Amino acid sequence: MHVRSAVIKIFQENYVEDYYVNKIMKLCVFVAVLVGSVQFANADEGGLSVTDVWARPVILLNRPGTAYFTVTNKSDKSDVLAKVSSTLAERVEIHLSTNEGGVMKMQQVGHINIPPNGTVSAKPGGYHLMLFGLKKKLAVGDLLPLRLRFLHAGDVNVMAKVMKMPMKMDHGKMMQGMGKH
Ligand SMILES: [Cu+2]
Repeated sequence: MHVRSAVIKIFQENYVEDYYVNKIMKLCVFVAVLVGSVQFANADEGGLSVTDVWARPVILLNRPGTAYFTVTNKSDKSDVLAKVSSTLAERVEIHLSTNEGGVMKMQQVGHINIPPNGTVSAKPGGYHLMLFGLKKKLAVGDLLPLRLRFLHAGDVNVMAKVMKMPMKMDHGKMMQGMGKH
């Protein structure tokens, strides 16, 4: 991705975030992305593991951050991700983006169900975390601490690595639409 297009993308994302804050539920343009396999921050608690934790850069402090992760449940019991917090944010919300007739909508959800022997991924276009009241900007390469509270497994502490898309970017698709979440 060209540097210039990266800058344009960031500003468009920030504009979208403003819209969200004002409207509570927003519409956003979505570009399909292929999530590559990424392995960095990992945590394993009682049959539950949290992997592929990453967050988007935040260049302006009054903008919310966005983070993604994968939860793998290797136990026979279902679990529930009930709350997420970060020492670097005033509050963290769990959001879900859905595609309704080609239009992306985003809403806050109270929790995420983790089925037994199942995997749930928070990734662009679906579940994601939004961090409000960030205490510092997030630059590529930074680490963002996250605490995921599960009803059964308890607290799982992970570090999200700040990066742009941790996947191969499709330049053609990037030019057609600017998306996040
Ligand atoms: Cu969101």
